[in-house]
Amino acid sequence: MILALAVLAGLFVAVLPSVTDAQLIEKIFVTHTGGVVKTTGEVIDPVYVESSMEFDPMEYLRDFDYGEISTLADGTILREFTITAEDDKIMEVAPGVFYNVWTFNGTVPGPTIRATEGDIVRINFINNGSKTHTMHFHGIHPAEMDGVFEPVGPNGGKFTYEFVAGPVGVHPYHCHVMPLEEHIVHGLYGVYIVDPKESRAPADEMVMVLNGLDTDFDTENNFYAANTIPFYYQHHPIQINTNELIRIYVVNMVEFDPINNFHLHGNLYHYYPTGTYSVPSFYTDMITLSQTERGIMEFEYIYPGKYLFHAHKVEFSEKGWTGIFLVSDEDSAVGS
Ligand SMILES: [Cu+2]
Repeated sequence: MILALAVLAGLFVAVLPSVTDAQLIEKIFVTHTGGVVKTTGEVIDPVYVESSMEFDPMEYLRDFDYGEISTLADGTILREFTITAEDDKIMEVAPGVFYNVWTFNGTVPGPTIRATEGDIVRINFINNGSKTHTMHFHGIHPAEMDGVFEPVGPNGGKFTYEFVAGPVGVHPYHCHVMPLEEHIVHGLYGVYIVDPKESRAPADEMVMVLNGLDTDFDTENNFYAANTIPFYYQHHPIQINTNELIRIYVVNMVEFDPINNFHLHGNLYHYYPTGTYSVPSFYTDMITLSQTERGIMEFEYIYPGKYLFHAHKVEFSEKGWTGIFLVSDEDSAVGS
């Protein structure tokens, strides 16, 4: 009897599809334009098709682009970046929902550009899109480097932006071509960090761009996220350690909605608006941000476990802007 039960249990386990198997089952969709696309139906690990783009929110989270570094005759550090804009990529943003993303260097958000105050930042910008685009950096720079009155034409147009990195803080960059909402909401934005000369305290650093996706073009967002893919960090929790300083560069790029916010569970954080001052303005578990408002959050967890972070604008969190920190005890993390 026991043997029979064991055999039955074995059979039962054998026929149950694992999560991995489920993710490997491809489904075929025909789009309204007649295109044939494949999806696993699991947006957090989509199957990409030709002309689609690949984006890994976990890789993006801690990926900083410091540029090609050289030293000028006077000792100044020059950081050179090549940024290419495109507007023909397709991305699966929710199961079966394919969206035309406009990208800087092939992703939404674009690369996180990072320099130290006083460095020279040189951006070799190439517009391989079908529309006019620019790069407009927040921060301090000459008028002709503002990316507003210097349109860069499609199909290979070029422009070189050059300016001294400053002020210290976290700033957005984005295309500044009209209609601006359209160029931003399709994805032409990213983060620009200016580090102080005397560097910040060592930390586990990450970037979170709060964004929205208007997939039916009615000037309202259908999905919300931290780093583009709805619910990504809920399905793939961000692993951190107790008693380790966590620093998040957070930037709100949500269009159409006047506010967004960031609530952290089981903890409070020091918040530096725009990251421009070295003394935090708030110690809180909740900040509210308007378009392009941004700042730096710093915190440590004392207790291990699973903690949510999300928009306390519940509509946003229920449409994707939610995630989890999986906090491990620092002792158990050693050597792992
Ligand atoms: Cu544009």
